[in-house]
Amino acid sequence: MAATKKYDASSIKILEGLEAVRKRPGMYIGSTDKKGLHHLAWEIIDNGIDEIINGYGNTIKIIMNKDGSLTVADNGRGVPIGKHASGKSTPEVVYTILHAGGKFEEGNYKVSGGLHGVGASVVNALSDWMDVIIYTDGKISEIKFKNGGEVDKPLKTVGTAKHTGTIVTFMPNYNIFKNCKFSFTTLCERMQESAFLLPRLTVEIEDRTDDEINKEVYHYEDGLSAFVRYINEDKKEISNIMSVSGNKGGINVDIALQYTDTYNETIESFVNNVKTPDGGSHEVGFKTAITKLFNEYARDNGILKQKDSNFEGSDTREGLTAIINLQIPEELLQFEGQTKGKLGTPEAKKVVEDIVYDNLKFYLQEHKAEATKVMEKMMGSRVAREAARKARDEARLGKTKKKDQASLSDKLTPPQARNSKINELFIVEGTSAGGSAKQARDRKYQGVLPLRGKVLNTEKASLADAYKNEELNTLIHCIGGGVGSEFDCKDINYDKVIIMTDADDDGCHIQCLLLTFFYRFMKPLIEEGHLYIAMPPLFKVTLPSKEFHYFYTNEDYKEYVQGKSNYTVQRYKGLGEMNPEPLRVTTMDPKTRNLIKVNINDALLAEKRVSVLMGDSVEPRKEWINENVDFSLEDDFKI
Ligand code: 1YM
Repeated sequence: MAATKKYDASSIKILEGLEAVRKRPGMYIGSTDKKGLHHLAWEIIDNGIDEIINGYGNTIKIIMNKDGSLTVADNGRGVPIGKHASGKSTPEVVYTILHAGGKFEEGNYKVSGGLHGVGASVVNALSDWMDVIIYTDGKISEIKFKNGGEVDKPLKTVGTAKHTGTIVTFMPNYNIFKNCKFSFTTLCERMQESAFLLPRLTVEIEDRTDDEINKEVYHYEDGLSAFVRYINEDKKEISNIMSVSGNKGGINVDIALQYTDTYNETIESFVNNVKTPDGGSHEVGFKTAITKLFNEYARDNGILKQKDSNFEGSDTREGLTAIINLQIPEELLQFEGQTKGKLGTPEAKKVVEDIVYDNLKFYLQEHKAEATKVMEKMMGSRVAREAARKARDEARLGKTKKKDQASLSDKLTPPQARNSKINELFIVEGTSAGGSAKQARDRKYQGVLPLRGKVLNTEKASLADAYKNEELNTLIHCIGGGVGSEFDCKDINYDKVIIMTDADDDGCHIQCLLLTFFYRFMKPLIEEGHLYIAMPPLFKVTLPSKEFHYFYTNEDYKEYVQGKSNYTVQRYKGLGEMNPEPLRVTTMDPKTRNLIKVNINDALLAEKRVSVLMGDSVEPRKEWINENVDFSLEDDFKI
């Protein structure tokens, strides 16, 4: 690439001071929570990654230091050390002036700036101190900052260098990022993704915050294919991993895809190596090509008969894992949506569609046996979808079979009002807890569905299996929005579906089985914010004055009773042990309860975790829930 490219110091734009950043950090990094803290890391890391994307260097090292600071190093060219037009050194400008950046010439794909980059100076502004060591021009140079961007020691030469690169260490201002710390898992997950997308890149991450050092290294020669292999490693494949790549109209397309025997679709897309979580024109182009291609193939080969209807898009994506990565030059880049996570670039649709169609058409012709297996899978999906649609239409038209209706009224205690905008359904573990819940509920708008039997583990189950499982069948009927690709939140009977289980291992297991079911077969219920988890208390402490308090975690309980004597404590082992009144107050009444809203933070991670962990022991499952389902306490509930 542009090996002769020279940095032009005067091209740096000076926009604003750092004071504004410290006053309103949220404006620059979104929030001052854990996410905001990691944003600082991404800012610095992305500068190193940009350098590698542009053809310089191949390694990023990240170290979580014991004192809470973070070190990021790369072996690129090193930040330029020449004087800037202002008279300041270039590094001083880069790390103290907002939006300072190099001149990103045509042909370079700017990663960080496109979507979320606010510049290294923001990191400096929100740090107690920052230390930058630069290896370039045969010299080692160092500059230090303190108190959110003041120059502590100006740039000076500290040695001679045989290599080139940049090392940045910064200490986040933990008065701003209260109670936050860097997470090794978060850093690893994000960097592993970068390594999949950039086959030249090696990432090393070390956690030195504990006495025992934890270290991960990521490097994937075969990029996107390795990514798909990783996602599918616990699934049974029914095709090889197919690679598609091509270039049209200045847009470069790389895709890897594979079909497995599962029933879900995992499509993850990136533009210039940045995730586009909300899809966009490239995903539309991809899906259009797949639907068209497999319908044509099925017709041409007599798999779909003349009387048969076409495959719908969802049929052709059942069990499909695909990673899409596009390189789009800056002048064609368009992002949409509130968080700019959706690709708008209209050209991308046709480019992806054509490249996928041509490449895969050829592939299918060359690999008939594989094509046949994939087609069989799609036929199965088509049949199941049509059956599900029929069942939903019947339910909607009140044609539910007598037998089904009878068994439903046997189990469900419905709310009196039929208002799906406020009604709540409590899914309760066991009949005794169900009994308490029925008494504790507000009968006007709260319904109770006790689960009696075992809930099927749906990780490897088909739609037909889910239907056959009595508990799930009942659940599908109660919720009323259909199931699978037919599911539609428009038709659900409840505004909130609330999982209420005991706070023990069994309860946790049932919670997981239910979450898996909802994730697999009613995903929009989660995406559109209708799924919740109830939080029953673990302890009730009564003081001699008869005053009592409920505690939801061990820590809170311990903290409260520390130093106290003369109190009685009741530990609740299960919901069934609670009398209706405390159950109402602590867990069911919107005025006093704590509800957790389930949302999918990162669809890909959730997908990976669900497929890895369902069916394993309880511990990793708890971890999965903690890490991947974002439990945000719902405190603004009003009725
Ligand atoms: C650990 C973080 O920041 N590496 C890094 C940054 C830069 C360069 C190389 C670089 C960029 C350019 C030319 C250019 C930056 N330079 C600037 C600026 N690692 C890390 N590695 N030469 C070197 O973009 O033209 C900003 S970042 F503005 F000085 F050019």
